[in-house]
Amino acid sequence: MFWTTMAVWKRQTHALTLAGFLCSFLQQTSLAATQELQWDDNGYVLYCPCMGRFGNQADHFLGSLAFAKMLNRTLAVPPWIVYRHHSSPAANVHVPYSEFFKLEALSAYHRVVALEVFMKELADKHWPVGQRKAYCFEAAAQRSADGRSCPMKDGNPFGQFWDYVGVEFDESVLFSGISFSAYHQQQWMEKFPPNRHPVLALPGAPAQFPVVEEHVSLQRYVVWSDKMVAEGQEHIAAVLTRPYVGIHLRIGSDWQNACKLLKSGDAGPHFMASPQCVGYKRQTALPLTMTMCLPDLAEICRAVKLWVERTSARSVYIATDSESHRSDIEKLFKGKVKVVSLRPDSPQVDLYILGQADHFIGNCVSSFTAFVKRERDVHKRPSSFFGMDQSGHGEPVCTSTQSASEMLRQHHLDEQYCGNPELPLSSSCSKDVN
Ligand SMILES: Nc1nc2c(ncn2[C@@H]2O[C@H](COP(=O)(O)OP(=O)(O)O)[C@@H](O)[C@H]2O)c(=O)[nH]1
Ligand SMILES: *[C@@H]1O[C@H](CO)[C@@H](O)[C@H](O)[C@H]1NC(C)=O
Ligand SMILES: [Mg+2]
Repeated sequence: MFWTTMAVWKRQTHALTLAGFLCSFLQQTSLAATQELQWDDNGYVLYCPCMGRFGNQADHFLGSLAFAKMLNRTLAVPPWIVYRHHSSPAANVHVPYSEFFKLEALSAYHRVVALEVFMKELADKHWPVGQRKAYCFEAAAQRSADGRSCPMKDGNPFGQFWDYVGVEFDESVLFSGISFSAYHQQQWMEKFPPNRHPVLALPGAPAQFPVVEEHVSLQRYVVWSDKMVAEGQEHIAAVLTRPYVGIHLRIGSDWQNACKLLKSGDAGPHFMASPQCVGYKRQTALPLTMTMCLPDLAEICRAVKLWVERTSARSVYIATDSESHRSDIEKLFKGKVKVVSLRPDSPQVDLYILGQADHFIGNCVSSFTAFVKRERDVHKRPSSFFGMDQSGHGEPVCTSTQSASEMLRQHHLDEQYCGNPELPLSSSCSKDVN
């Protein structure tokens, strides 16, 4: 997609009027002036956002951005990996960062370059073929065939990612006893000075999941692209009336499996993205309940009713990973509140619309919700979580109209993996990869 942007842009300029042409001419010359990329002597960080889907990748992105800044290296911003599990053979799509967000906005925090641009304009000369080192934990390399190679391209999505980037690795550099946190800054600097290790290419994000508390506010530098704003605003204008309440239903079969771990007591209050609502400190964390992880229809209706009333909402927007419960929710308000679910092809459209809502109700355990919550916090917009606010309990507000067999069928249609389509349910859904 990245490679074709300029071509499309050029074609479009042909259709412009003279004034428009002059304007774009000036734009083009200023583009040319800023396009001469300088090599950063302080080096680069490259990584594959190889764990989980968008929400996980976004959490990892914030930590990676902070890591690059900590080492004063330019971050080569990777594309988003989109899994198309319905296509076979499963070919992932790599969406350049700038399709969804403004790359320039990141520069207010730290130096960045799109990974695609790094490869096109800098790699041939400064990171030549034959000298491309991979960096990874010793423990990761021990699992490789020779026990000493970083598993950069083993399996999905790893192989496809570096193929998209156009990289083969020539050598592995192993490390251990070091973490990505600020505590080890000095060790990183001493171990890998940029003159001897200009490009730190890593098999995964140099960050934790979920994002650590101190990096949550980096969300302010993740700014929607003009294209996404236009698309999102168009949908809002077309189908919603303000004030509107946006809700995120994370209730599909992969999620039901993940939440089962709560029931069985295998997970404490810190489970996936839950620090966002129970608190980041383990000692003081609030309990995490099953309803917070997997709200049932009664809880969904209770919370929606409460917030529609509190905000005098005139419409409700439902983003969902499976069913929407649209008609059940609509019945709650006897036709006085418009209830909408777009089910867009791109989850980012849902994220945008939820971000713009007058009130947002999310799923505490979901990193998809976490993206929305962080963005709303940046703009001081209110949010709450299913299973958490106290009022409105006790009244039976609605019951399901869906039959059990229908629900079962729907769940079978849901995606059967948690981020990595090649991992079996047991190994991928039970860890922090949802
Ligand atoms: N369009 C859309 N997709 C969703 C929604 N909820 C979940 N998904 C899909 O399921 C994925 C869930 O993975 P992730 O983003 O890592 O969030 P998490 O698993 O909830 O922590 C998302 O990236 C979407 O692809 C939703 O409300 N709308
Ligand atoms: C960080 O890197 C930039 C760009 O290479 C450089 O100009 C700056 O002096 C560096 N800062 C420190 C503290 O080393
Ligand atoms: Mg996930």
